Amino acid sequence: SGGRVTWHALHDGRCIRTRGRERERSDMMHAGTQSVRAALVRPMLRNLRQKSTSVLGAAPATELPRVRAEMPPRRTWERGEVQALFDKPLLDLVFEAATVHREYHDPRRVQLCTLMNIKEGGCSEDCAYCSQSSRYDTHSQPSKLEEVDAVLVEARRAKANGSTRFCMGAAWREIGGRKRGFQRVLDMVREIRGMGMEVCTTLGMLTPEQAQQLKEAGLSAYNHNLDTSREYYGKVITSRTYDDRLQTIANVRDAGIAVCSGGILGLGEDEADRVGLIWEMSRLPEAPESFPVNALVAIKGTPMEGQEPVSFQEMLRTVATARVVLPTSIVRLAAGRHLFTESEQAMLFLAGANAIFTGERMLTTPTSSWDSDHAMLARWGLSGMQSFETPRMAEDERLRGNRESAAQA
Ligand code: SAM
Ligand code: DTB
Ligand code: SF4
Repeated sequence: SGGRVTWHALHDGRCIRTRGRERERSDMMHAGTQSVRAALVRPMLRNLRQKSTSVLGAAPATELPRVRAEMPPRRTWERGEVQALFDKPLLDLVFEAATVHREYHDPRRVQLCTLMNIKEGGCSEDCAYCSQSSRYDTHSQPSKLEEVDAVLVEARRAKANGSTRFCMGAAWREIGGRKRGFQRVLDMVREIRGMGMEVCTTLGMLTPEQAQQLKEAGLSAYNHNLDTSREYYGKVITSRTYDDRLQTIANVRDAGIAVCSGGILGLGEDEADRVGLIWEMSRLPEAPESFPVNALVAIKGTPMEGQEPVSFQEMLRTVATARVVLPTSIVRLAAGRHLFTESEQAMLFLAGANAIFTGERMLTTPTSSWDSDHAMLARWGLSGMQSFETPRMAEDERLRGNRESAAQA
């Protein structure tokens, strides 16, 4: 092994042997993880080895580490087991999460996603954290739905700056009867997918038909958060139920769109609620493709304006627990990332976070800029993912290509 250190770690009864950057695993099947069809993983491995430096700062293909080639059957988690994991001594938990992360993901890649608020404010929901609810007097100014061309300008800018996913948010309770507005969103989705980017929207509640239309337009992922545990949820939102949210998530999944669903820390919830959120995610029929973790950005004028900021250790514990319980999901650092130092963010990446929102802003709150994020990632030996690099997205792109060729024939 060229003089490099060889070490053995026992993780859930599996022996992992590491030689420098190359690892071999004796046991490829164990009962601590969720399933992704092997067919989804092989294209990813091919992608990782074939692609080189076409994205800003991407690492040379020869140095990419190995990730798991076969996925074991999905495991179910008791809530108490998730709690026990969450309660581990923090660095033991981080070590376990980092180990799982290296097994399922390329630990040097972080997905860069840029958000755009395509319709700000005036929302009829009462989410107690949100600047865009019409119930609270906040800094946010209601706007009309953006024009397609203006959105494309921003998507091109995001792509030129190395973002591979573009996410559009509208402050709507639901799409409901907004026929013309929805058609415009479908045009945005079509155009942005046509630019070779992964495209995500978050537009409130969706019907199965609307989900299907978004899928046909080329939507890669839909963001709809559970936000917190079922028990704490009613303290934060009363205008739509937990089950309403689960129904929209089911509609998205049934349409074949990747589900992006996560939550917020710092709403006054306790640790059992953070565990409850992760446990709910583990109980979905499929693990979410992506699990965003937001840290509350306390907005003046909302009922949450006086909340204490969530501690870094709680954020780290939540990210690490999510990584172990949802091993195949992307764990996304979302709102409030700017509240943590660079070294803290690096520790979150070590514990399994592998996506960030970057650019000029979130929806109404700050995020860090492309330049500062590229510089940060480079300092820690990380680089941006390519579009359609993950198994889920690679498969989606392949199927879309097949559909388009069939339509042309
Ligand atoms: N209207 C859509 C919905 O709620 O389904 C759109 C997007 S909403 C802004 C997306 C998520 O952002 C929320 O579910 C919440 O988790 C997060 N979020 C909103 N305001 C936040 C804040 N002030 N601090 C942290 N996260 C926030
Ligand atoms: C998610 O969970 N966080 C993002 C994304 N999904 C759409 C949105 C965060 C918004 C933060 C509050 C704001 O900027 O107004
Ligand atoms: Fe409306 Fe979404 Fe804000 Fe809730 S989080 S008030 S649904 S924009």
